Amino acid sequence: MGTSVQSTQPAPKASARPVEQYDAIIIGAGVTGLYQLYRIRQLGISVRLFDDGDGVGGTWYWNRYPGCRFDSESETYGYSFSKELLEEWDWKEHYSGQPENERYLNYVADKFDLRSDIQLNSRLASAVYDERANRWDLEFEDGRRARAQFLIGAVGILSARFTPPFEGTDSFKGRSLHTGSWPKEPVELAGKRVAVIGTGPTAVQLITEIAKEVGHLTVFQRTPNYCAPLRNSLVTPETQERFKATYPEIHKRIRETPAGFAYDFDPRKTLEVPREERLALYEKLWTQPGFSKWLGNFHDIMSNREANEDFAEFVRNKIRARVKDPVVAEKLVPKDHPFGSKRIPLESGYYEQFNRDNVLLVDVNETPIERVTPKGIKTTDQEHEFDIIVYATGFDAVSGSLTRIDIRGEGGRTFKDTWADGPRTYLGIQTAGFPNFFIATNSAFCNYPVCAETIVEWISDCIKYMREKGFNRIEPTPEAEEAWIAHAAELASHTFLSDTKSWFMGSNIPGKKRQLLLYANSAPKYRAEITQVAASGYEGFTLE
Ligand code: N01
Repeated sequence: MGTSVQSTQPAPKASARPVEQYDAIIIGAGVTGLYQLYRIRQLGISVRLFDDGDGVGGTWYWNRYPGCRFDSESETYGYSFSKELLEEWDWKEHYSGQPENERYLNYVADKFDLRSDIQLNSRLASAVYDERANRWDLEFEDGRRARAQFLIGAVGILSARFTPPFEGTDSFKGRSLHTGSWPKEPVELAGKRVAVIGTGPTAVQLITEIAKEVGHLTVFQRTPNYCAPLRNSLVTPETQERFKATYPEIHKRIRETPAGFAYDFDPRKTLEVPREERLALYEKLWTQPGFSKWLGNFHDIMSNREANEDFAEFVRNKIRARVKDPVVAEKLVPKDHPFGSKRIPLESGYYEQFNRDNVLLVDVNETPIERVTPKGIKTTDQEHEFDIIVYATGFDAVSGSLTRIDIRGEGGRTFKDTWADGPRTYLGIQTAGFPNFFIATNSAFCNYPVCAETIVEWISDCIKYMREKGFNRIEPTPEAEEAWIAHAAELASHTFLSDTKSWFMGSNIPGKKRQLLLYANSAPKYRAEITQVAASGYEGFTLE
């Protein structure tokens, strides 16, 4: 994730500060933005990257809550573009934790001397396109002003934090925290009465880590998830050497798999495999680390309801076996959505936390939250008192990080209005009416950062092409954009993600239009599509 954009404030009035001039401006110093800066600099043009954090790292800067770590294999997560970097960096754990991930991105920033072109502590207030000059005028909340021909939004898909609009939120006298902006200074949890609202992948990591430390923990759950064991371990020196010797193969493989992970689905149809053999595969997958239980499973669990239900019931029974109190266990068992229709949280002892005396599970479907009070949280049956309330309530995903910025394109049209009915793009990269504004997000379901590299390279190649051919301005034709939206909707209609409430569908945000926010094609197919467009001389775009 790049910069965190919480503000819907109007742009500050033009200040007397001088306007900094660049060829390109990048917003966001996360995995994507850092590499984008590296690539744009190679074009020999002037570029500046702005981020509102006081450090680089994006997601890995902001999400420093206890327990935060990769759910993808560390060796698949690092950048692939630099052989030297791959040689130099040692991953300590198979699923690396936030502190190490943040160190990695700082190491990258230092190694490639990126900091000299990065401006931290700069929250973008507005970006307005000047049609006559073909330039983007940016104002930051501190009054700083900058202007550039190209604007690249590397703000991530999960960076606009969401806090539910409970009544009384501000009245709470204790400490309120959101996992997506966890403080840098250690948070004193020992002996405290803590509430965690939410049971998504973030909450699952957090709860597991803090339950043993806090005095009492109350977990407010709306929808239970299918959590599967992560099975993390240390990387041995021998394995480290193997990673380094085989990076080309590792990267080739993750570029060929549908979602950028090092797993292949089993090509057999679930229900055509005899029951005993099926269960044996499930058990085997269960003992393996990472997403193997999902992405190494029978391929049709993601398309055939009956097949999905077969594995879902296997997972439910795994949960029941780990939670001592059968009533609590049943509350933790998901029954309302198919396995894999939401991101599967990977855990390291999550369910066992509910066997502890100091942990209480509150199902908000039975006793809804009525309001936040000065002392804590009032549900329909009682007031729970807390010292700390943690909102592990996710993000206004994909669109929120852009629509919360005051971005104005041709004729003063606002990005917020243009995307009011959901993301409107061609290839996920540009929106008609916003020339030279690139959205550096890999919009397919695809693991970062190897998939982010694709989009970064596409954008820098496009700018290079424009400069070589003497073009100054690029934007998609409305027709190409319309056709892309229809194509994406058609692909989305073949998934069963739409039946589930999740950030994938925007349905975690009150009032947000329900639609698949990501592009439901495999990462290799998406890569082929955008590569083909570039090879054709940017078909579907107007270049001037
Ligand atoms: O957010 P979420 P997240 N009342 O939206 C609940 C990535 N990630 O931060 O499910 C009560 O999944 C909400 O309930 P429900 C990963 O891509 C990666 O956990 O909507 N509860 C849910 O339980 C992931 O998918 C890692 O019914 C409310 C929770 O808040 C994405 O980030 C680790 C509520 C939000 O869950 C987002 O995960 C962590 C309300 N009014 C995250 N509103 C890795 O391991 C919301 N909730 C790399």
